[in-house]
Amino acid sequence: MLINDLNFEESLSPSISRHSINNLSILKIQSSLCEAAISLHGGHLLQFKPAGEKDIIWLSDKAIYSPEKAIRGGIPVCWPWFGTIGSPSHGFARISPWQLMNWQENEEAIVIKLGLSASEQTKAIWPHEFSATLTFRLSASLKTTLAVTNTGATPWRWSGALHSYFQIAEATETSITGAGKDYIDSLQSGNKCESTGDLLINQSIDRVYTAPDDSIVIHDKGNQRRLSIRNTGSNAAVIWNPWDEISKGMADMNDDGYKTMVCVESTNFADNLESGTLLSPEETHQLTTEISILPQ
Ligand code: TA6
Repeated sequence: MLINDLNFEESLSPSISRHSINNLSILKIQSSLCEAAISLHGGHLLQFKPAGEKDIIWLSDKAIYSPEKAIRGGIPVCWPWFGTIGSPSHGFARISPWQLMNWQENEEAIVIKLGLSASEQTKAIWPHEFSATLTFRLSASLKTTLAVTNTGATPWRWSGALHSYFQIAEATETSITGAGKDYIDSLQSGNKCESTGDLLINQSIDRVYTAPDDSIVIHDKGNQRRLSIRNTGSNAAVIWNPWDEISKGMADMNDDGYKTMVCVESTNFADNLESGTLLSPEETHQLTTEISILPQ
Protein backbone atom coordinates (compact mmCIF):
# COMPACT_ATOMS: atom_id res chain seq x y z
CA MET A 1 0.00 0.00 0.00
CA LEU A 2 1.25 3.45 -0.85
CA ILE A 3 1.49 4.73 2.73
CA ASN A 4 4.23 2.16 3.38
CA ASP A 5 6.22 2.95 0.22
CA LEU A 6 7.06 6.56 1.04
CA ASN A 7 10.52 7.98 1.75
CA PHE A 8 10.56 10.00 4.96
CA GLU A 9 11.75 13.62 4.47
CA GLU A 10 10.86 15.66 7.60
CA SER A 11 8.48 16.06 10.53
CA LEU A 12 6.29 19.16 10.42
CA SER A 13 4.41 18.62 13.69
CA PRO A 14 3.69 15.71 16.06
CA SER A 15 1.07 14.33 13.61
CA ILE A 16 2.22 15.61 10.21
CA SER A 17 5.28 14.51 8.28
CA ARG A 18 6.48 15.09 4.75
CA HIS A 19 7.51 12.14 2.61
CA SER A 20 8.26 11.59 -1.05
CA ILE A 21 7.54 9.15 -3.83
CA ASN A 22 9.24 9.61 -7.23
CA ASN A 23 10.30 13.11 -6.04
CA LEU A 24 6.67 14.12 -5.38
CA SER A 25 5.93 15.39 -1.86
CA ILE A 26 3.31 13.56 0.17
CA LEU A 27 2.06 14.76 3.55
CA LYS A 28 1.30 11.94 5.92
CA ILE A 29 -1.06 12.52 8.86
CA GLN A 30 -1.06 10.07 11.73
CA SER A 31 -2.99 11.21 14.76
CA SER A 32 -5.34 9.78 17.37
CA LEU A 33 -8.19 11.15 15.21
CA CYS A 34 -7.35 9.70 11.81
CA GLU A 35 -4.74 8.67 9.26
CA ALA A 36 -4.44 10.41 5.92
CA ALA A 37 -2.09 11.19 3.04
CA ILE A 38 -2.13 14.26 0.77
CA SER A 39 -0.03 14.73 -2.36
CA LEU A 40 1.18 18.25 -3.19
CA HIS A 41 1.16 17.12 -6.83
CA GLY A 42 -2.46 17.82 -7.75
CA GLY A 43 -3.41 18.94 -4.23
CA HIS A 44 -4.68 15.41 -4.13
CA LEU A 45 -5.95 13.68 -0.99
CA LEU A 46 -4.89 10.04 -1.32
CA GLN A 47 -6.02 8.36 1.86
CA PHE A 48 -8.38 8.98 4.75
CA LYS A 49 -9.16 6.62 7.59
CA PRO A 50 -10.79 7.72 10.87
CA ALA A 51 -9.30 6.02 13.94
CA GLY A 52 -10.59 2.48 14.36
CA GLU A 53 -12.26 2.42 10.91
CA LYS A 54 -11.37 0.99 7.49
CA ASP A 55 -10.20 3.28 4.68
CA ILE A 56 -12.98 5.51 3.35
CA ILE A 57 -11.17 6.68 0.23
CA TRP A 58 -10.22 4.31 -2.59
CA LEU A 59 -6.75 4.56 -4.11
CA SER A 60 -5.70 2.45 -7.08
CA ASP A 61 -2.97 -0.12 -6.43
CA LYS A 62 -1.69 0.83 -9.89
CA ALA A 63 -1.83 4.62 -9.43
CA ILE A 64 0.98 6.41 -11.28
CA TYR A 65 2.96 9.03 -9.32
CA SER A 66 4.41 11.32 -11.98
CA PRO A 67 4.28 15.13 -12.51
CA GLU A 68 2.51 14.68 -15.88
CA LYS A 69 -0.20 12.30 -14.65
CA ALA A 70 -3.31 12.57 -12.49
CA ILE A 71 -3.32 10.05 -9.66
CA ARG A 72 -6.03 7.36 -9.96
CA GLY A 73 -8.15 7.35 -6.80
CA GLY A 74 -8.28 9.69 -3.81
CA ILE A 75 -9.90 13.08 -4.37
CA PRO A 76 -8.66 14.54 -7.67
CA VAL A 77 -9.30 18.29 -7.96
CA CYS A 78 -10.91 18.86 -11.36
CA TRP A 79 -10.57 22.56 -12.20
CA PRO A 80 -10.98 24.99 -14.06
CA TRP A 81 -13.22 22.65 -16.03
CA PHE A 82 -14.93 19.32 -15.55
CA GLY A 83 -14.47 16.49 -18.02
CA THR A 84 -13.29 16.72 -21.59
CA ILE A 85 -14.76 20.14 -22.51
CA GLY A 86 -11.15 21.42 -22.40
CA SER A 87 -7.68 19.93 -22.52
CA PRO A 88 -6.20 18.42 -20.39
CA SER A 89 -9.19 16.34 -19.32
CA HIS A 90 -10.64 17.62 -16.00
CA GLY A 91 -8.41 20.75 -16.09
CA PHE A 92 -4.86 21.36 -14.93
CA ALA A 93 -5.31 21.59 -11.12
CA ARG A 94 -4.93 17.83 -10.63
CA ILE A 95 -1.60 17.77 -12.47
CA SER A 96 -0.20 21.02 -11.00
CA PRO A 97 2.28 21.40 -8.14
CA TRP A 98 0.39 22.89 -5.15
CA GLN A 99 2.23 24.70 -2.35
CA LEU A 100 1.85 23.84 1.31
CA MET A 101 0.63 27.14 2.81
CA ASN A 102 0.07 26.22 6.45
CA TRP A 103 -1.05 23.53 8.86
CA GLN A 104 -2.60 23.48 12.33
CA GLU A 105 -3.52 20.76 14.73
CA ASN A 106 -5.40 20.58 18.00
CA GLU A 107 -7.49 17.99 19.85
CA GLU A 108 -10.42 18.49 17.49
CA ALA A 109 -8.86 18.44 14.04
CA ILE A 110 -5.87 18.79 11.78
CA VAL A 111 -6.22 21.49 9.13
CA ILE A 112 -3.94 21.62 6.09
CA LYS A 113 -4.04 24.38 3.49
CA LEU A 114 -2.54 24.18 0.00
CA GLY A 115 -2.38 26.92 -2.63
CA LEU A 116 -2.12 27.27 -6.40
CA SER A 117 -2.11 30.48 -8.42
CA ALA A 118 -1.75 31.54 -12.03
CA SER A 119 1.70 30.98 -13.53
CA GLU A 120 3.24 30.91 -17.01
CA GLN A 121 2.40 27.20 -17.14
CA THR A 122 -1.29 27.65 -16.22
CA LYS A 123 -1.69 30.68 -18.53
CA ALA A 124 -0.36 28.64 -21.45
CA ILE A 125 -3.39 26.36 -20.91
CA TRP A 126 -5.98 28.85 -19.57
CA PRO A 127 -5.23 32.57 -19.92
CA HIS A 128 -6.68 33.83 -16.62
CA GLU A 129 -5.47 35.19 -13.27
CA PHE A 130 -6.60 33.19 -10.26
CA SER A 131 -5.71 32.08 -6.79
CA ALA A 132 -6.97 28.74 -5.44
CA THR A 133 -6.74 27.27 -1.95
CA LEU A 134 -7.56 23.77 -0.82
CA THR A 135 -8.39 23.24 2.84
CA PHE A 136 -8.48 19.76 4.30
CA ARG A 137 -10.08 19.50 7.76
CA LEU A 138 -9.31 16.05 9.10
CA SER A 139 -10.92 14.54 12.20
CA ALA A 140 -13.39 11.64 12.44
CA SER A 141 -14.77 13.20 9.25
CA LEU A 142 -13.06 14.82 6.27
CA LYS A 143 -14.03 18.21 4.91
CA THR A 144 -12.36 19.38 1.70
CA THR A 145 -12.87 22.94 0.47
CA LEU A 146 -11.70 24.30 -2.87
CA ALA A 147 -11.86 28.12 -2.83
CA VAL A 148 -11.12 29.90 -6.10
CA THR A 149 -10.69 33.65 -6.47
CA ASN A 150 -10.57 35.72 -9.62
CA THR A 151 -7.45 37.86 -9.09
CA GLY A 152 -7.60 39.36 -12.59
CA ALA A 153 -9.37 42.37 -14.07
CA THR A 154 -11.93 40.52 -16.22
CA PRO A 155 -14.59 37.91 -15.37
CA TRP A 156 -14.03 34.25 -16.30
CA ARG A 157 -16.07 31.05 -16.22
CA TRP A 158 -15.20 27.72 -14.66
CA SER A 159 -16.54 24.27 -13.88
CA GLY A 160 -14.97 21.48 -11.83
CA ALA A 161 -15.31 18.83 -9.17
CA LEU A 162 -13.94 17.27 -6.05
CA HIS A 163 -13.89 13.86 -7.73
CA SER A 164 -13.94 11.62 -4.62
CA TYR A 165 -13.32 7.88 -5.04
CA PHE A 166 -14.92 5.87 -2.21
CA GLN A 167 -13.72 2.51 -0.92
CA ILE A 168 -16.53 -0.05 -0.79
CA ALA A 169 -16.47 -3.78 -0.08
CA GLU A 170 -18.34 -4.93 -3.21
CA ALA A 171 -20.00 -2.75 -5.84
CA THR A 172 -22.88 -5.15 -6.52
CA GLU A 173 -23.85 -4.97 -2.83
CA THR A 174 -23.75 -1.17 -2.76
CA SER A 175 -26.52 1.34 -3.33
CA ILE A 176 -26.69 5.12 -3.22
CA THR A 177 -29.55 7.28 -1.97
CA GLY A 178 -29.96 11.06 -2.08
CA ALA A 179 -28.61 11.61 -5.59
CA GLY A 180 -32.06 12.76 -6.72
CA LYS A 181 -34.09 11.73 -9.77
CA ASP A 182 -32.89 13.82 -12.67
CA TYR A 183 -29.63 13.03 -14.35
CA ILE A 184 -27.69 13.55 -17.54
CA ASP A 185 -26.38 10.20 -18.77
CA SER A 186 -22.85 10.57 -20.15
CA LEU A 187 -23.09 6.98 -21.43
CA GLN A 188 -26.17 7.90 -23.53
CA SER A 189 -24.79 10.95 -25.38
CA GLY A 190 -25.79 13.29 -22.53
CA ASN A 191 -29.49 12.33 -22.64
CA LYS A 192 -31.64 13.68 -19.83
CA CYS A 193 -33.06 10.79 -17.77
CA GLU A 194 -35.12 10.20 -14.66
CA SER A 195 -34.33 7.41 -12.23
CA THR A 196 -36.76 5.38 -10.17
CA GLY A 197 -35.76 3.73 -6.92
CA ASP A 198 -32.32 3.37 -5.37
CA LEU A 199 -29.22 3.69 -7.45
CA LEU A 200 -27.46 0.32 -7.62
CA ILE A 201 -23.81 -0.05 -8.60
CA ASN A 202 -24.16 -3.07 -10.86
CA GLN A 203 -23.12 -1.72 -14.27
CA SER A 204 -21.05 1.03 -15.89
CA ILE A 205 -22.40 4.34 -14.54
CA ASP A 206 -21.43 7.87 -15.56
CA ARG A 207 -24.20 10.26 -14.53
CA VAL A 208 -24.53 13.92 -13.66
CA TYR A 209 -27.32 14.18 -11.06
CA THR A 210 -28.62 17.72 -11.32
CA ALA A 211 -30.80 17.99 -8.20
CA PRO A 212 -29.20 15.94 -5.41
CA ASP A 213 -30.31 16.08 -1.76
CA ASP A 214 -28.16 17.88 0.84
CA SER A 215 -26.83 14.50 1.93
CA ILE A 216 -25.97 11.60 -0.38
CA VAL A 217 -25.50 8.22 1.30
CA ILE A 218 -23.46 5.24 0.11
CA HIS A 219 -24.92 2.05 1.60
CA ASP A 220 -21.91 -0.26 1.70
CA LYS A 221 -23.48 -3.55 2.74
CA GLY A 222 -20.23 -5.56 2.59
CA ASN A 223 -18.50 -3.24 5.05
CA GLN A 224 -21.69 -2.85 7.08
CA ARG A 225 -21.43 0.90 6.98
CA ARG A 226 -23.05 3.99 5.48
CA LEU A 227 -20.99 6.91 4.22
CA SER A 228 -22.50 10.38 4.19
CA ILE A 229 -21.42 12.93 1.58
CA ARG A 230 -22.54 16.54 2.04
CA ASN A 231 -21.63 18.92 -0.76
CA THR A 232 -21.98 22.70 -1.03
CA GLY A 233 -21.18 25.23 -3.75
CA SER A 234 -22.03 22.59 -6.38
CA ASN A 235 -24.81 22.35 -8.97
CA ALA A 236 -24.61 18.55 -9.43
CA ALA A 237 -23.34 15.26 -8.06
CA VAL A 238 -21.53 13.06 -10.56
CA ILE A 239 -21.62 9.32 -9.90
CA TRP A 240 -19.13 7.14 -11.74
CA ASN A 241 -18.09 3.51 -11.86
CA PRO A 242 -16.25 2.40 -15.02
CA TRP A 243 -17.21 -1.30 -14.63
CA ASP A 244 -15.23 -4.13 -16.22
CA GLU A 245 -14.55 -3.20 -19.86
CA ILE A 246 -13.38 0.37 -19.18
CA SER A 247 -11.28 -0.74 -16.16
CA LYS A 248 -9.44 -3.22 -18.41
CA GLY A 249 -8.48 -0.36 -20.70
CA MET A 250 -7.05 1.77 -17.88
CA ALA A 251 -3.31 1.39 -17.30
CA ASP A 252 -3.52 2.76 -13.75
CA MET A 253 -6.29 0.49 -12.46
CA ASN A 254 -6.48 -3.24 -11.81
CA ASP A 255 -8.91 -5.09 -14.09
CA ASP A 256 -11.15 -5.76 -11.09
CA GLY A 257 -10.51 -2.38 -9.41
CA TYR A 258 -14.05 -1.22 -10.25
CA LYS A 259 -15.49 -3.77 -7.81
CA THR A 260 -14.34 -1.87 -4.72
CA MET A 261 -14.85 1.77 -5.73
CA VAL A 262 -17.50 4.29 -6.62
CA CYS A 263 -17.07 8.01 -7.27
CA VAL A 264 -19.53 10.52 -5.81
CA GLU A 265 -18.34 13.95 -6.87
CA SER A 266 -19.14 17.45 -5.63
CA THR A 267 -19.47 19.00 -9.06
CA ASN A 268 -20.00 22.34 -10.71
CA PHE A 269 -21.06 20.95 -14.06
CA ALA A 270 -21.08 22.81 -17.39
CA ASP A 271 -21.73 21.55 -20.93
CA ASN A 272 -18.91 23.66 -22.33
CA LEU A 273 -16.28 26.22 -21.34
CA GLU A 274 -18.62 29.13 -22.18
CA SER A 275 -21.43 28.03 -19.85
CA GLY A 276 -19.46 27.56 -16.61
CA THR A 277 -19.98 29.50 -13.39
CA LEU A 278 -19.12 33.19 -13.81
CA LEU A 279 -16.58 34.62 -11.39
CA SER A 280 -16.08 38.41 -11.42
CA PRO A 281 -12.81 40.09 -10.41
CA GLU A 282 -12.12 39.71 -6.65
CA GLU A 283 -15.00 37.23 -6.29
CA THR A 284 -14.42 33.85 -4.57
CA HIS A 285 -16.37 30.60 -4.98
CA GLN A 286 -16.14 27.69 -2.54
CA LEU A 287 -16.82 24.09 -3.54
CA THR A 288 -16.88 21.66 -0.61
CA THR A 289 -17.42 18.01 0.20
CA GLU A 290 -17.76 16.63 3.72
CA ILE A 291 -17.47 12.88 4.19
CA SER A 292 -18.30 10.93 7.34
CA ILE A 293 -19.38 7.50 8.53
CA LEU A 294 -23.00 7.45 9.70
CA PRO A 295 -23.86 5.59 12.89
CA GLN A 296 -25.49 2.17 12.23
O1 TA6 B 1 -16.42 11.98 -13.32
C1 TA6 B 1 -16.65 10.98 -14.23
C2 TA6 B 1 -15.63 11.07 -15.34
O2 TA6 B 1 -15.69 12.32 -15.97
C3 TA6 B 1 -15.87 9.90 -16.29
O3 TA6 B 1 -16.41 10.29 -17.52
C4 TA6 B 1 -14.54 9.20 -16.36
O4 TA6 B 1 -13.87 9.31 -17.51
C5 TA6 B 1 -13.85 9.69 -15.10
O5 TA6 B 1 -14.32 10.95 -14.80
C6 TA6 B 1 -12.34 9.58 -15.00
O6 TA6 B 1 -11.69 10.51 -15.79
P1 TA6 B 1 -10.10 10.47 -15.89
O7 TA6 B 1 -9.74 11.63 -16.77
O8 TA6 B 1 -9.57 10.60 -14.49
O9 TA6 B 1 -9.75 9.14 -16.48
